[in-house]
Amino acid sequence: MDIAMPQADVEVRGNSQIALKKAILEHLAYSVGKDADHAVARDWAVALSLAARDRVIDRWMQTTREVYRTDAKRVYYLSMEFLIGRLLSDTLSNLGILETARAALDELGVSYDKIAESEPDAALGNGGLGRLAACFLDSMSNLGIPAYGYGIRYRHGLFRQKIGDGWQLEEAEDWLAQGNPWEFRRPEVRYPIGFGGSVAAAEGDRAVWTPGETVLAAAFDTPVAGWGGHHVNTLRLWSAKPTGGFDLAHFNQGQFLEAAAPEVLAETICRVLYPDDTTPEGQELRLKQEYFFTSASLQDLLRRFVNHHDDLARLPNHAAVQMNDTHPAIAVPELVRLLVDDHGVGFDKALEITRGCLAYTNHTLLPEALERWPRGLVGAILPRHLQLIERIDQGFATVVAKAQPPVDFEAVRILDTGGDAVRMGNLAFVGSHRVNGVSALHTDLMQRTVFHDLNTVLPGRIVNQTNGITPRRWMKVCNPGLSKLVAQAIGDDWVGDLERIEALAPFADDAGFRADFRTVKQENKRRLSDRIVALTGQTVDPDAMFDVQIKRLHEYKRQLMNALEAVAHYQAIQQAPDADWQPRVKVIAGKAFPGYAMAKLIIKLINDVAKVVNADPVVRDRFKIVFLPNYNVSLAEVIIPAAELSEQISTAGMEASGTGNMKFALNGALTIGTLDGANVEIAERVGEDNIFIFGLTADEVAAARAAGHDPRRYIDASPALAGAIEAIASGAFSPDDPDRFRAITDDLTGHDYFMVTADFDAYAAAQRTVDGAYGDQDDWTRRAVLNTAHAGWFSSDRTIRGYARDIWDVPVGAG
Ligand code: 26Q
Repeated sequence: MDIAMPQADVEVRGNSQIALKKAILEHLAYSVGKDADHAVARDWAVALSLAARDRVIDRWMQTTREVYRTDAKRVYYLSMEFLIGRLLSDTLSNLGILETARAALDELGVSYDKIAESEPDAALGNGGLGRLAACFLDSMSNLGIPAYGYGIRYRHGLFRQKIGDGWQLEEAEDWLAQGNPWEFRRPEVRYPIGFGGSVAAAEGDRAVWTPGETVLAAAFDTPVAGWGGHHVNTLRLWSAKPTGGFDLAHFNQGQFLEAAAPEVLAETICRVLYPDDTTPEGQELRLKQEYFFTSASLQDLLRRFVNHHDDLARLPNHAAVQMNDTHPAIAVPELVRLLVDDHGVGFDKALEITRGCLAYTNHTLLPEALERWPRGLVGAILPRHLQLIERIDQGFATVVAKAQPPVDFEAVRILDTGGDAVRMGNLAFVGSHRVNGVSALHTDLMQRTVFHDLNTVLPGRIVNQTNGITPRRWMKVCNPGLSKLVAQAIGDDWVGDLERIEALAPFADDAGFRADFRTVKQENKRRLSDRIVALTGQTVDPDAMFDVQIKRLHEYKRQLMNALEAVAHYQAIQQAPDADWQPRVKVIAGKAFPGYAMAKLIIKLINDVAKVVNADPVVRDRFKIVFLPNYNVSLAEVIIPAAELSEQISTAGMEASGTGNMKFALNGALTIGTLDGANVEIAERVGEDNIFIFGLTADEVAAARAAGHDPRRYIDASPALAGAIEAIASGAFSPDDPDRFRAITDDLTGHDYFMVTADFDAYAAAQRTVDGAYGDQDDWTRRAVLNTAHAGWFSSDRTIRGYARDIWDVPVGAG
């Protein structure tokens, strides 16, 4: 180990191995305060992260100066979630110094992989919507679009999931416990955020709102470097602080808790992601969170505009504000309020400016996920906003009354019948110049269902932008083996422009390439097998087919159908132990929302079934079921490159898009899936021979529900399904508590809203087709290569170009 300081003449922030080594040692000593002999993995990770951050800063400042100089239009992406995961490898890779850093650490006797594992996974989100926001940040930097991500700096991200006796257990997550080397605190950037109080009318449209309570929003900035490090954007996360100074008087009287109260109350706002909102207090907290980060972000972008311009009517030429779902939809009345009350703009003009800036992305058609706030709550917390919402609603009512053809008046109003609730989807729709769905099918269904009447009144507002994923994280960094192999074949232009990976298609017919592709997959499977042992103690056979379903636990995603099919498959093996079974490892991972009892029971079922199947000597290595705990971005980065079969089996019409489906296809897994969300577009692009589609279509699901779905009909006609349900109901997997899964079996036999019974036979048949196809390894690999080659369109760079062109009206760089 050579830890002598390199000579002083090495360029301070150079990218050579010697310069990096010097930078790491300098930071280790002077920022972390450790010497190499006493540093633990996390110390090295912090030192390297700071060295990487140093290499981003010059470009960051340059980018900022350039945007000011050219007065370019900026994009502001408002999101309650940013599921960014770890930053070290992505940042180094985007800067082109990942291998150099690895070598520099090698020289110091430190393993890069070990220290990278010590970085906590920033889980400021729970699923697809949050990960999409993170992929978009990367793509906006790659395409040179001046952009800010705006969100909340949660003290605790999404809970850590443990499995105890098969049940999900939740523990608080603590990603900031050991500091965050990527962020910069900006003590001078602070905005007051008010709640409650009273409103007094003033001249014209103005009003004076005197909040009953005020907190400060304080900014923390993280630079986001794009591929090549040319353009660096900012993720600005808000943290809540009390307005006053410390209450020394109370403290000195020994009233320590009273003295700390203002701080505790303020910090409650950004304490956790998704506080339980089943209580009125929880609901109030969530509304406060939404308003808190939305208001801070709008005040920030207005200040930036007003510093250099005086005509507020031109704001839409300088600011495009994207609302990631309805969570920031309070932006509609808030921007109107800031313009009218603080800047003296008339109401009508303010609404026009607001609409010119704002756009809304819808991520779900599920009625329970479309936010509705009780009017009383909005009035109590945001009295001025309720006035403005009423005024917007009334103005809109006069437009609706004139609509041709006439529409369902009540369906389109922002305040629902009786005025008891504020419908945030309708508010976002009316306050935006564009509304987008996230896959072709989802956008079509939006137009035909939830927003049918709004689309009639305001035609042309809805557009589609099919989701995408960043190839930097989801191929280049997470699958170095495949990235290298692809680069040897076609060069590496695809990293910055994924559509070029199409050039790989001819290699599907090259036997040598297929063999190499297979070797890489095998290596990734071995890496995952090691992880499975480390996490669960179970050993799996890396030669078996790796079948994977990883995503949030939700009934519509139908992890239950996967489990039922696993039970039926197990029973079939038991009945014919000597048949020629294709060995399979079924990997399932995902978190259930803490209050979602049915989803938690499904996790328990999967674990109980796994326990029985994995212990059965008759089954041996031919079938294993593994539930991996604590699914997050970092775990996905290990699982996806190793997957061979990607389970995308939602009830058609219910998965808005999916993005995991795209990550799997890019990494050479074949999909078994329904015609739902972006699966439809994946099937179009990879070709029907290279995907396993089964089940009812969205239209068929709607028709079946309208006709009255009868699950018994399907169960009676399917011995395999009936046998699986019977085994679960009789306690075959829960002998200690035979009734444990009653809620599941009763629902399947009685109601089955998610159409598991209707699709079961088609799903099971598709699985047997998969087994047959996998038997021909060489042909399977040919199809896998074609999935990788045809997945280029699913780059988030393509998605962002679409937003830039159809929604934001901003120019795009070379990329
Ligand atoms: C709503 C009200 C109250 C509390 C929480 C919520 C809430 C929170 C999170 C509602 C929805 C979400 C997250 C939704 C989500 O992640 N949707 C996914 O978005 C992806 C990106 O567009 C799609 O690919 C997925 O299909 C969609 O499920």
